[in-house]
Amino acid sequence: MSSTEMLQIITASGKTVGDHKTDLTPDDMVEMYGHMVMTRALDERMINLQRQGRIGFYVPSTGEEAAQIGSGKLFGDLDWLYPSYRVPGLFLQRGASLDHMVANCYGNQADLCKGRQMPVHYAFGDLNIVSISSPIGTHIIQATGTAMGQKIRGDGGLSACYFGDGGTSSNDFHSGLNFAGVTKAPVLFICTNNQWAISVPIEKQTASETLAIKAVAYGMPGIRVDGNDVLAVHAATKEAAERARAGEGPTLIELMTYRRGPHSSSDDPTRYRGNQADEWLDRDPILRFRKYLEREDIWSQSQEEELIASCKQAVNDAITAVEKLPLPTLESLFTDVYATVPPHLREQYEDLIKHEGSGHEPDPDAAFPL
Ligand SMILES: Cc1ncc(C[n+]2csc(CCOP(=O)(O)OP(=O)(O)O)c2C)c(N)n1
Ligand SMILES: [Mg+2]
Repeated sequence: MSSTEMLQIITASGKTVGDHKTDLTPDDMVEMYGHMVMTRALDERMINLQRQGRIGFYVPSTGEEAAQIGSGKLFGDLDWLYPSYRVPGLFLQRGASLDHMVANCYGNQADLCKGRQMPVHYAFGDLNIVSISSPIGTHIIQATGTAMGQKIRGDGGLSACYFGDGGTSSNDFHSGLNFAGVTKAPVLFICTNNQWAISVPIEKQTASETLAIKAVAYGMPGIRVDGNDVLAVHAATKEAAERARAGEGPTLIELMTYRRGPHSSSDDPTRYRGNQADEWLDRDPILRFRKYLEREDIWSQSQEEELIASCKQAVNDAITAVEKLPLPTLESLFTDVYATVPPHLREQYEDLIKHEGSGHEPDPDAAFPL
C-alpha cells in the first residue's frame, strides 16, 4: 500500500474488501465496538451538558470513533501515548475511568488535573498517557524524544502520537518526524485527517497530494487509511507497531475521516462550510462496523440495544457521581510545584484568600475562547 492509495478492509455496507482476514478475535472486535459506542454516548451527553450550561466547553469526536479505537489494543505497559484532544475513546479503551474524564470537564476535586487544564484535556499518568498539549503539534517532538529514549533503553516500548491534519503544518511536525526518521525511533505518528482545522479546510492546509506522502521526505513509510474503517486502522497501526518494535523506526499513518460536528462547543461551522457532514453520515464508522459484525454473526439487535442502554447508563452514573463535587481548593493553586511552598507564593496565597473573602466572585459566564 502506498502513501497515495487508501487501505480499506470493510466497505460502507459492512462487506470485506478482497479476502482480508483480521487477526482480531470476535471478543476483541465486540470489545472495540463497545468502546466506539461508549465514545459516541459520552460525546452526545457531554455536548448536551455544555448546551445546558452545566460544563463550560467540550470537543466532540462524532464520526471519528474508528480513528480512535483502531490502534488502542496494540499498546502495553512500556508504551507511551501522546494524545490529541479528539481521542476520548482511546482513553476509555486504555482503561481511563469515565468518572475521571467527566470530572475533568467540570474541573472539580475529582479531576486528576485539579482544574488546571482546559476541559477535555485529560491526563492519566498511571496509564502512560501524557497530558494533552493545547498548542498544536508540540507533543510531536515530545513523542519522538520519548521514543529515542525507549530505543536507547532497548526495552521494546514505543510511543504513539495522535494529531490532526492541522498539526502537520506545525514546525514540530517537521522536527519530530525528521529526528524520528534519522534516529529510527520507535514512534507511530497517527494523523487523523478530518479535513478541517477549525475553519481551515485541508486544501488550504497543504499543497501536498496526501499527508501520508510527507513521510517520504523523512525517510519513513507513510500509509493512508480509511479512518472510518476500524479494522483497516487496526491493521495499519499494528504493522507500524511491529516495525517500530523490531527496530525499523517510525511510520506516519494518515487516517481519512471527516469532522462531522463543530470544532468545539464554541464553534459554529455553518459560518464557514455547507452541509458536507451529511455525506459522511453514510460512512459512519460505528454503523459500518456493526454491519460487519452482524454479517459475521458476532452481533445481534438485542445485544445492540443492551449495549446502547448500558453506555448511556454508565455516562449518566459518572455525571451523577461527580457533578456536585466541589471545585479544587484555592490552596491547590499553590501546591505540586515546590516541596515546600516558598515565602513569596505563601504571600500571594494569603492575598488571594483575603481577596476572595472580600466578596469577589469569579464570573460564571466567562466564555471559553476556542
Ligand atoms: C500553535 C497553535 N496554533 C493555533 C491553535 C488554535 N487551534 C486549536 S485547535 C486548532 C485546529 C487543529 O486542527 P487539526 O490539527 O486538524 O485537529 P482537529 O481539531 O481537526 O482534530 C487550532 C488552529 C493552537 N491551539 N495552537
Ligand atoms: Mg483536523
